[in-house]
Amino acid sequence: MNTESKDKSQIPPVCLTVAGLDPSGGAGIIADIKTFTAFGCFATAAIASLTFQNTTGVFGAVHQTADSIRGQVLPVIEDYIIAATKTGMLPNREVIEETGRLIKENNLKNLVVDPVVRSTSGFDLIDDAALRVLIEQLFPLAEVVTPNLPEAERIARMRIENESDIKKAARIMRDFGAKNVLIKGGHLFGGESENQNRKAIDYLFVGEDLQIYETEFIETNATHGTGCTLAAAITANLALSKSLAEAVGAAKEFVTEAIRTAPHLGRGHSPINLLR
Ligand code: PXL
Repeated sequence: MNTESKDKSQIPPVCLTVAGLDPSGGAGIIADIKTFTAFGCFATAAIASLTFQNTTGVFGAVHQTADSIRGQVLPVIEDYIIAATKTGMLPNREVIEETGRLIKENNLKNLVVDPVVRSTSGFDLIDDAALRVLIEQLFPLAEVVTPNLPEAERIARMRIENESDIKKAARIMRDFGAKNVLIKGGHLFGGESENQNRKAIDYLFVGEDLQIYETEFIETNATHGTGCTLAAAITANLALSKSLAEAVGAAKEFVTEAIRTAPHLGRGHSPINLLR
């Protein structure tokens, strides 16, 4: 049980996600809504792309337009006070630019930008030109950006093979305007031999300072939606007025537990368990 939200008369902080809809419930908006809710926040969501997928792959998508993004987001932010916002899969230039405009015009704070590039199953969710627009328009507005290693490599346009590369990539992202950067290193140390004590290591650059988060590496294919969930959990904790370092710690703990207790649904990469 989530003891923090026991008092049901309290007004919860409102979180907003602008992201893709994964109808199989593992990633994207559904993962965000479950995660916001698990932390006692009130979830609101705008669909940036309606994807067709299940645990085995992504089969297509219908992307939204600038008008659709504005149409979904504006009534919500005019009516509620938004405590924190997350962006996930933003598929093209017009959706990215409109999302950026809405964030700027309405001075939305505590923005977590998850620069989603590929699905767990290897499907490209954004093209290179759009990724450059996302970097230009959204990085400077973000409290933190949360790339995994393949995303960090594509954003910084470099190979990342060790900790020194991670620091270089983070510096490049800060030069692109990101105030703080969380690089999720799970992919770097995940490929080593079985008898080594594998760790899932994440690197948080807060300004010039580096904070390292280490948890055990859980060998599993139940990883669908881990990136979305981590970013959403950071968003929820920022909405709850935690510091960024605390928010990342709480988010990492939540994701590790969600992987450990995953329901193993479907024939591919199972969703994780987002109940607390
Ligand atoms: O995990 C990246 C991601 C984000 N958003 C949506 C997705 C995926 C991966 O499949 O479908 C909508």
